[in-house]
Amino acid sequence: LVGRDDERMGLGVEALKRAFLDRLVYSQARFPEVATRRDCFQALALAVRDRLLQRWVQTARTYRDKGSRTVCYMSAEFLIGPQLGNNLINLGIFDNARQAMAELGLDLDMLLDQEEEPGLGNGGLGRLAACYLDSLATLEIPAIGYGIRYEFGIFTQAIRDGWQAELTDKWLRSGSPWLIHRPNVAFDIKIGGHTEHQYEASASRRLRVQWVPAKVVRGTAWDMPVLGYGVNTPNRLRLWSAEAPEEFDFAAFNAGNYYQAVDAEVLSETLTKVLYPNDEMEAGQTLRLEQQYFFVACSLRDMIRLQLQREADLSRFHEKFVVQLNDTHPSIAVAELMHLLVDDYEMLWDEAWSITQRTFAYTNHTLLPEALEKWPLRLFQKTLPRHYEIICEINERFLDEVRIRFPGDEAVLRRMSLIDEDGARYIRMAHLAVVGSFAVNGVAALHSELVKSDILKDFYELWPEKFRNKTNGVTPRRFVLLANPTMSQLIDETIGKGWVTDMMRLRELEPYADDPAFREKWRGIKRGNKEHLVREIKRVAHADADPASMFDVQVKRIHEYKRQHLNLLHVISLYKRLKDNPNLVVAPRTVIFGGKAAPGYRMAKLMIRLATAVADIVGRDPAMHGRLQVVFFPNYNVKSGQSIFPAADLSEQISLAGKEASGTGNMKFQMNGALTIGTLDGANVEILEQVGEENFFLFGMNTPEVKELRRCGYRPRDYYEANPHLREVIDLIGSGFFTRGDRDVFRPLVDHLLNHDEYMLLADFQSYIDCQEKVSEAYIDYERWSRMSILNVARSGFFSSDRAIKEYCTDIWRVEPVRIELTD
Ligand code: 26V
Repeated sequence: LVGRDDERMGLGVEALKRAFLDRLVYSQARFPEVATRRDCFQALALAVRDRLLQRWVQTARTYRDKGSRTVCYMSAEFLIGPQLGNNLINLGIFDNARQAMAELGLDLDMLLDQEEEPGLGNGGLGRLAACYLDSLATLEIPAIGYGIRYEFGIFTQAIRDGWQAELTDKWLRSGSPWLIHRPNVAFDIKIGGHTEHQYEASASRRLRVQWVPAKVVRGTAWDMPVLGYGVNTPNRLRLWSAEAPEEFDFAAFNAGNYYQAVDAEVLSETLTKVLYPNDEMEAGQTLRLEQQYFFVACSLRDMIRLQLQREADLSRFHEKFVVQLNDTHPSIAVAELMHLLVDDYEMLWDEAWSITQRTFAYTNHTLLPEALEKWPLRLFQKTLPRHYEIICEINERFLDEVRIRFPGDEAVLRRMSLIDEDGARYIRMAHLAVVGSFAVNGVAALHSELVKSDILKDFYELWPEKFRNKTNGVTPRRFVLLANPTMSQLIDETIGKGWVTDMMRLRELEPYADDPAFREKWRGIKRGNKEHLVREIKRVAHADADPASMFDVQVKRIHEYKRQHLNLLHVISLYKRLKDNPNLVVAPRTVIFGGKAAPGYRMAKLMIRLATAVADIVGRDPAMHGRLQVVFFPNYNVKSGQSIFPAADLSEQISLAGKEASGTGNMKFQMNGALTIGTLDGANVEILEQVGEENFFLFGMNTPEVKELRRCGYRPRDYYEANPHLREVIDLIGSGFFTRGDRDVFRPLVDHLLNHDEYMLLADFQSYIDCQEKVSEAYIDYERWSRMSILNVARSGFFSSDRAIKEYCTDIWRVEPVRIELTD
């Protein structure tokens, strides 16, 4: 490797300028006078990438030499967000890059703004995977992220006439400077067809199974370096892309059928074309199953290839690799590893099963029964005929174990079987994941308890030692340092540097909560962040927001269980009270919503329509000026999140208790000094525990109360009839007031609330309204609010993804850091 100061490696201002100009000419073929913003972004990104690649080569060499045990984080989603800013931060050259660009007459913020967001995920689960890659690299843990290179990520959301419209996300339009294609790392993956069983002619007479596929798809690797903060470890995010295998088009071409050949290519490529934008199970989508199998099959073959480079056989596979299954989406890996070991590497079933069970660990991310993945048996069998047989075999052996443990209990066998046989038959992917793994975890303390007591109760009784909790965390590099530089600088000045990799040190801020001068600075920073968001709101939502008002924010996927419509009931209640009593003393508020609805989820789309309708009416009412405003921020994503979290005063975490597995936005808000109004759900419980109840706005039923109310027969209409104010609010929605007299628009929503209200908004309504009243009082006392805000940040250290990853490392993965030294 060449010397430190050359344009490939130097980190100083001059070296960065030279590197940028070099890349502009030799990669973009542009000279500065004619370069577009996009050219300049590409040039800077490539200059930064050079610095990553040098470290990467060194890392790969070290891991190979040491034969390090490696974590493989398998996930159908990695919602990584824009990379340039984060890489500059983690390389420690953000300020140098700003100066270098300034000296060339360019504004770094403008360049950062050019980057397309790689939206390779739906929401929490995909973003968590990205935070974990950041922490794994920062903690110098040998790790590979395995996933899918979707050509179209999560759709771009536009608001048209108040409704959500979906636009395709062409994030690869002009290529990504971060993805490196490895056409040589390629695997041919079989799909469909049938199996053939034959006994070997040899003395052993072993049964051999041949899988004769209906089609073959080739997967090639695209690698993205993921650099840790302040270290020389870039780990690898390896994303698989589908193409037609060479032989396939050859056959057709020789037969003179050029078009058929091209057709096969197009069909193969559709496999990784688009991310499914649903965050719920919709049975019967063959392509989705094919996607899952495809990336898992490529990844396991890749791991086996690496293992066979190091050792003669696969008997110690589980010692060199541990695979974390990010939800059930990759859980077909359990059957695939068995297929590879038994069919391709001719291992005996028992040894193969022992290796498999010692390789996998499974994370559950949902409490909603309808989101648990299950595949119609026929569809599964058609797509993966060999895996169907393997799953049946796993199931037979597993049920034998259950019979020994629970003799004579037919009901327990039915409940635990990998195959759901009540009515239409399904394969239960969560059961496959649990049976095939040595560890199973939930993502917050409450959730992990509910996994044991509800969702996977029988499995917990069979194997209590498998179950654990790993409360989620988020990376402070992206969500504090990068997103909130002014607050970060104040923290640096106050307690010194180093907190960003040792977030418990934020506790040292506690005494400053009582320092009026510090509080004043704190407010100045929040004000600056709010002014920045105000400009964004103007740009994307064409609305004027008042930075002096309380920014009351709910950003997350739109879902009934998350109860954005409960937030809207409060907005309407406040509107009504302000109309009835113009002298009411309340904090002025700007209520900001952001989030995407699954394209086929009608009620979620209607909730967006309600938010935009209320925003419209409130916005047109002069009496609301300076008192209440509602904004729907379109296309909430990682990038806009980075402007939203630092500007928030109030974080809305109002799901029905027992429904939100963890939440991670709640943590990002807390780290940026927002106070939480929330229920005892997911990680809110632990946020409350960390900050103390005097610094948290708690409302609503807890999980046992929810269960009890449901058991007794919940009747939402009783609440409506007993509470005149609630009635007023709901009637206003039903009256057509927000839709120019059209009473039909929100009828499904109102009817649903009055007659079903699955997520019990009406039961929690009054408690929420009363709690918002306390929020308002606290906000008006701005010294008190600042104090609470500072304490929230000071006590947010627990929610760093570094803490979470350290727990995974010691308790599940049993992996150690490997230091990477840079040699000149
Ligand atoms: C589910 C499904 C179901 C099958 C079809 C495709 C698909 C795609 C995504 C999902 C995601 C549901 C799971 C999820 O995102 N859970 C969230 O995970 C976060 C990280 O652990 C957690 O903070 C949230 O509470 C939880 O809702």
